[in-house]
Amino acid sequence: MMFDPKMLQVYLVGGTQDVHNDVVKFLEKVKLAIKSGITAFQYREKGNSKLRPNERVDLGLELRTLCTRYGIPLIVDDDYELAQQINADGVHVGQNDTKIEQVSVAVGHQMFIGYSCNTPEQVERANTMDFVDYIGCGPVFPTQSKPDADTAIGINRLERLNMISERPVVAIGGINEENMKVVHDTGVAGLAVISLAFDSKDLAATVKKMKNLYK
Ligand code: TZP
Ligand code: MG
Repeated sequence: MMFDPKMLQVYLVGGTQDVHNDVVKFLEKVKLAIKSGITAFQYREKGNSKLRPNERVDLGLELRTLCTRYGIPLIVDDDYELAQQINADGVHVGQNDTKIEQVSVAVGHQMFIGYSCNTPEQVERANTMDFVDYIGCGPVFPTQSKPDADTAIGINRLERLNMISERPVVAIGGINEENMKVVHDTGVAGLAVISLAFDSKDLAATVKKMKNLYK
């Protein structure tokens, strides 16, 4: 699948650790989110994940089928070998993950590449990398979903990073129903969420609220 910045608008991120390690519940929620209109899904098995490598491949292949059926891109966090095994559309790399140059060489032009940046220097560097398709900026607000997250950057810094970036920006970290509009109004291409969706009592309604921002 070709990269399109519109894919970033309602970007769901998650793995089984975000649903109390319950694989069945995780798949149910991802499926409901996809049916409700998310524009991209990132499979991110991290932190407290209990899944072994072969289980990640099995679950990843189910996610592959789901994303293909509904026409949205499947992106894998960090693990480009898993991304290759499940034929993902993209791979997302953090500053502390596998070196992005190495990921780029490994995946070639087969997949699109996202890169996490939260300082002007990191964004300037990403601007020089032709193989970076979009950048992820955050955490915008404090988050419970990433124990090793950097300090929150806040709205003003997000706006500044988005201005500097020559690639579309997806904002992530602590985005909720109260602050999603102010995040959107910075001009970013999209919003990425974990807990807002996975902890929602009405996932379909939550996804619709996010979609409405980009109407
Ligand atoms: N990267 C920066 S913040 C974050 C990641 C993966 C976690 C976002 O989770 P939440 O629950 O939407 O704050
Ligand atoms: Mg990462």
